[in-house]
Amino acid sequence: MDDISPGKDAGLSGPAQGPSSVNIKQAVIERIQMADRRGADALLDAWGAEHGYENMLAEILDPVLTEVGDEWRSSGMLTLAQTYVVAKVAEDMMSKMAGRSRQAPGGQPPKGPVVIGNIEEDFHALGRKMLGTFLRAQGWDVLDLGNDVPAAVFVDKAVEAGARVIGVSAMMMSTARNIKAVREEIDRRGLAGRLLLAVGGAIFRVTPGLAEEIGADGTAGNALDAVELFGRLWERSSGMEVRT
Ligand code: B12
Repeated sequence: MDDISPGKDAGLSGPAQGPSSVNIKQAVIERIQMADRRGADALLDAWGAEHGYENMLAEILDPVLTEVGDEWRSSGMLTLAQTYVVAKVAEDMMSKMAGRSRQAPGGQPPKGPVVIGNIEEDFHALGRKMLGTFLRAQGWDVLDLGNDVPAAVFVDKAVEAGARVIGVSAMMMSTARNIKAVREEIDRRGLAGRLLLAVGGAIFRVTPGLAEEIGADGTAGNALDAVELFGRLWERSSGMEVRT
């Protein structure tokens, strides 16, 4: 794990020490292991205030979530309290960023709209919320449909809004396969090439070829790359009329 500014303590004495002087990721992970939500929040908040909240999400929180998640997958050692704290810390940071990111950088008009959500039967909200936060921070107008979204609803909402990209999140193999229904719905309505399908979530990172298997137009392994992907897919799409 990277040191943010090597040579000082591991950060467990708290943010008063100065967030740039600690191995911040390790310190946050330790707070999560102690189920110390406020402590983890304080560290992230202090680092974000100094280095920028977008940087905090990309460089600290996202890798921490991935590491904690991978640890759980490999060892199953995360307790319910720790899992709860991970989710709450991520939500705390994302709500801090909400409202900061309503406008495109540099006063540009908003890009999009795009539609995102977790596929039917999937309730792993964190990755999707992070995706929404990153997209908004880069000036995208994001319609977030939430968890457990049926395929037809994704397409209905995209057509209503005039979106050219749908981003579908799934964390499990079973739910990733449910995304095939979104592909079929897009094709059945003759929208292929106009409404493009992006997919993501940890299961896609660990299963090469899965995105192609379910018929996605693209995938990305983290929210930062996802923002670029949405830009590419938007350009590739020939667009849709907004339904009145
Ligand atoms: C936290 C968590 C939960 C929390 C979710 C809380 C919440 N509010 O989100 C709770 C406790 C509810 C939960 C429940 C369950 N979980 Co769970 N969970 C996890 C865990 C530990 C972390 C997931 C996470 O949030 N990661 C952090 C986020 C930020 O990462 P991410 O989602 O990958 O998102 C990033 C990228 O992938 C990308 N991205 C995300 N979406 C999209 C979309 C697009 C379009 C793009 C381009 C990119 C993109 O950007 C994000 C930010 O960088 C994982 C372990 C793991 N290693 O993944 C297990 C895991 C996913 N869960 C698992 C299981 C089995 C379950 C349960 C069935 C457990 C149970 N028996 O009840 C239930 C199922 C609930 C359901 N139906 O959805 C398994 C899945 C196994 C599999 N491969 O199928 C895992 C892998 C753990 C394990 N034991 O192996 N879980």
